[in-house]
Amino acid sequence: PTWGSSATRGLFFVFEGLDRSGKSTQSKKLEEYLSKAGRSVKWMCFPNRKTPIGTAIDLYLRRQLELPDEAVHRLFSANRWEMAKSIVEDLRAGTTIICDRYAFSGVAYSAAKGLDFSWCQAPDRGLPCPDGIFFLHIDEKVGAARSNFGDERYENAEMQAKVRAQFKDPRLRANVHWKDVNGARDMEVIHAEIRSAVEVIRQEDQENRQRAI
Ligand code: T5A
Ligand code: NA
Repeated sequence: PTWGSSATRGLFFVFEGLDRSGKSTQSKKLEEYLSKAGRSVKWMCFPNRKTPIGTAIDLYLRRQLELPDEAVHRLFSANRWEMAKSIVEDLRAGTTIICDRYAFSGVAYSAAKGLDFSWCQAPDRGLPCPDGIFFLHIDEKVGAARSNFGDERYENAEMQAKVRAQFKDPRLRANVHWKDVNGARDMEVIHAEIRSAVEVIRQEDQENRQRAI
C-alpha cells in the first residue's frame, strides 16, 4: 500500500465479478455490517458516473457516445484517478472503503475486447492497492437466469464469456489478496463468508502493525 501504515488506517475492500454477479448486493451488505459494528466506512463504485469523466463513460455505456477502445480504457482509469486522493485521505483518517468494481474490471473488460493485457494494466499502476478483493463468480447458466440484460454495452452473453476468461488470468491476482467467492449461493451465506474473510484481514493487518512497532 502506498499510503503508509498509521495506527488508525482504514482498510480498502474491492468487489469484482461479471455483470449481475452480486457485487452491489454484497458490497452494500458489508458496508451495512461494518457501520452497524461502529466502524467508519464509505461505499463507492466504479465507474463513478457522476464526475465529468464518468459522464462520458455513462454515455459510452448507454451507446450514446462512440469512442475508440483505447480511449475509453483510459477514461475508466482516469475515473479512478479522479478519486485516488480522496481514497488515500479517507484510509489515512481511519475510514474503511468498500468499492464496487476497480482496476481489475478495467483490465478484464478491455482485454476482452482484444487490447493487450499489460497495456491495459499500465494506466492504473500507482493507484491505492486494496487490502482484499472479493471476486464473485457465477457460471453462465446462473448469470443468464439472473440477468435481465439491458441495452448497455457489454451486457451480452458473448462479451460476458470473454470477460470471464480474462478474469482467470493470474496476472490480475499477482501481489494482491484475492479471494474467489462462489456467488451462486444464498445471499446471506455469501455475506457471512465475506464477513469472516474481512475479520481475518483486519486481524492480520493489526498483527503486522504491531510487529512493525
Ligand atoms: N467496466 C467497469 C469497464 O469496462 N471498465 C472499468 O474500468 C469498469 C470499472 C458498468 C460496466 O462497465 C464495465 C463493466 C460493466 O459492464 P456497473 O455499473 O458496475 O459497470 O454494472 P454491473 O456490474 O453490470 O452492475 P450489476 O448491477 O449488473 O451487477 P452486480 O452489482 O454484480 O449485481 P447486483 O448485486 O446488482 O445483483 C444483480 C441481481 O441479482 C440478484 C439481485 O437482487 C439483483 O436482482 N442477486 C441474487 N440473486 C440470487 N442469489 C444471490 N446470491 C444474488 N445476489 C444478487
Ligand atoms: Na452493480
